[in-house]
Amino acid sequence: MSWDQVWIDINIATMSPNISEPYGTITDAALAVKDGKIAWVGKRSELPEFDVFATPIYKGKGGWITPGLIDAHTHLVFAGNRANEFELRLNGASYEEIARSGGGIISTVNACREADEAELFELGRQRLNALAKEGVTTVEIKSGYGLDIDTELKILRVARELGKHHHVDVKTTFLGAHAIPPEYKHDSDAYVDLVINEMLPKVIAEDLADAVDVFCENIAFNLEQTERVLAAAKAAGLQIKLHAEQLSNMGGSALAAKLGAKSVDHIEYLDEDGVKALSESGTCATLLPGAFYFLRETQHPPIDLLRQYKVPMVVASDYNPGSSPLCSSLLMLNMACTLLRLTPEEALAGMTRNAAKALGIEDKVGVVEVGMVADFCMWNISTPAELAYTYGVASCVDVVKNGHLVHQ
Ligand code: DI6
Ligand code: FE
Repeated sequence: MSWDQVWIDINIATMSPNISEPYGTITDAALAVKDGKIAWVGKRSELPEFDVFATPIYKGKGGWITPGLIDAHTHLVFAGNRANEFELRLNGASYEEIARSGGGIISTVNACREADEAELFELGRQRLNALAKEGVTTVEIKSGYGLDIDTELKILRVARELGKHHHVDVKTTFLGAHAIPPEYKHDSDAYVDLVINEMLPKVIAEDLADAVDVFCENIAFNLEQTERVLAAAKAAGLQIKLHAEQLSNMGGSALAAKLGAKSVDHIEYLDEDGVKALSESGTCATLLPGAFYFLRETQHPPIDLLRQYKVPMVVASDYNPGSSPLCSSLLMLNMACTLLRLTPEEALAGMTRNAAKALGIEDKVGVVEVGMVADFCMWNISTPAELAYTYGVASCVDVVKNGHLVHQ
């Protein structure tokens, strides 16, 4: 056998559904990489003979390998922050006072409109580094803090550039319909027209987005507006997904499922009919425990129903300055368990196998199996449950991306 690298003294949480052990576990394992792909995986005792003098051999000291983590929902390209607003609120200011003092989503929009691409790129790079250090190898980044043509395109260009200059793969999502900009306060339909007729064609012409998303909510876009945007995106051949059922049950998830969405995200207020719709269309349910925590939500997403109808559950950070200023994927594994009551295995599947499905890349990444891209992490842990159980002690010791050792 001729391989580019071989890993031994490891256990593997493959997350493969084809292995019936919890986490798709192979203990006392070995793994071989060739041409950026996983070429062999199995019991160490069954590892075929190979040229031990010509092949780099990495020893995992009995630690665990998992698929590279995938954060399938972030807004990590933005300028400014909302710490002042956080502080004002904790000092007793009302929502209205904060809005009047320039707070809320529009303050981030203003900061993004003012920032140039280099500034946004540097901010994005630092955040991507933070995620990468924790074992993230693929991330989705949304626009949505521009709300005008130039700024939406600027954010997406920066996201694309980050993907070119960082080892982490970046999938981009056009979220022009994130909020109604002040200029269209009294005519949201006209803003939706702008999104569909002016922004979307430019996004497509520059190949800036892999998917299109909408915030379907009574404080944002209604069902009819959501359908118009998603249908236009779908007709253009882009993937679709939706911020749905975060603050109320609008029926957005069922609509998105009907249109073939890859995922619906947040879904605290999703009901059984909505869950059934997801199950029928194969749409993933993305849970965002960071936003649930930071907004101090009390309405829990319908985890038991999602289990019952076998809807793939995804866990993501939703990293953004307003509702989830928590730039950590590992913290989300913990919160998915403590706050939303996922099992550690479900949480890890939500950041590997199911996250890949939500991004439409499940044929390439998300599990450790022969033929998949060699994106994986080496962890200094004694059981995979530790990834969700504890937080703050750096335990990601190595990251392999496309077969290359990139870290630490
Ligand atoms: N849902 C959220 O929680 C964030 N966006 C969304 O669609 C909030 C965004 C912000 O406040 O900046
Ligand atoms: Fe979000």
